[in-house]
Amino acid sequence: MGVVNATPDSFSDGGLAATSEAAIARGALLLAQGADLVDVGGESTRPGATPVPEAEELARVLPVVRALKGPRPISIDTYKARVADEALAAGAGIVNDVSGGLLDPEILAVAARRGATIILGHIRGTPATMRDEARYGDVVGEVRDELGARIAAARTAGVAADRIWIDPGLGFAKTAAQSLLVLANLDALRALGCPIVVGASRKSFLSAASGRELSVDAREEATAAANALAIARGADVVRVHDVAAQLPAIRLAEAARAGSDRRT
Ligand code: PMM
Repeated sequence: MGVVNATPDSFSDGGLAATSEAAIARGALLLAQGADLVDVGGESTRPGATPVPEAEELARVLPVVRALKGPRPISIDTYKARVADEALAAGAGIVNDVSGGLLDPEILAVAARRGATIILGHIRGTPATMRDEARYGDVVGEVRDELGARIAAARTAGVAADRIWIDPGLGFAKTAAQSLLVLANLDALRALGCPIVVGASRKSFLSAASGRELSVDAREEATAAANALAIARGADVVRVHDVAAQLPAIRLAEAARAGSDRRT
């Protein structure tokens, strides 16, 4: 899954049209590089990021979804029901909700009504407050159980079982050590019976094991290691910013997992 951020990086970049154009170009590039799907988002969910009004988020993502619509699926990265609804109407096929339907529960009914696949991410609190929510006795077990509850909520809202993917939410209401522990024990989520999505790309937890802040290049390399670990432990989809850089490690890990599956 290639990440397409339709978020202006600065006020001096020429405004929304330039942002859309750049996002469309980025998405086309990631697809050309071999992404199986692209994930379009119009609001940053980084810790402490400011929420974007719904109308602004729609103005950012809809032109990008329309332009990238094609044979490969588009996911809409939003926790807002209305943004999900309009993006699905514009051609997206998957809802990627980092809150797993917690922040705007109506999003589950939207996915159900439109027959879309939904990715249920694990979080506690909101992107603004989640740093204070990283308190667990057994992080792996609690993430598994809380995702199980989100799956049950999605099923109750009418989402078909085979339309639900799950994501442990690395960096969402988790310290670096907790994110690493979840990654190392990803196979615990297989008991939930859904395809697993993992987003490790460029996240700050990648620096923690080195004991120092990694450069952008070093983070890309650490991302490759994290993706390989994730795939070995059962991830079906990895969310990445740089498809060309990540694909060799992804292909290697997939081939190794296919080999290990054959022996069992
Ligand atoms: N992480 C971010 C945004 N969306 N979606 C899924 N499914 N999983 C993630 O881990 C995830 C996500 C935040 O990362 P970014 O701001 O670097 O895109």
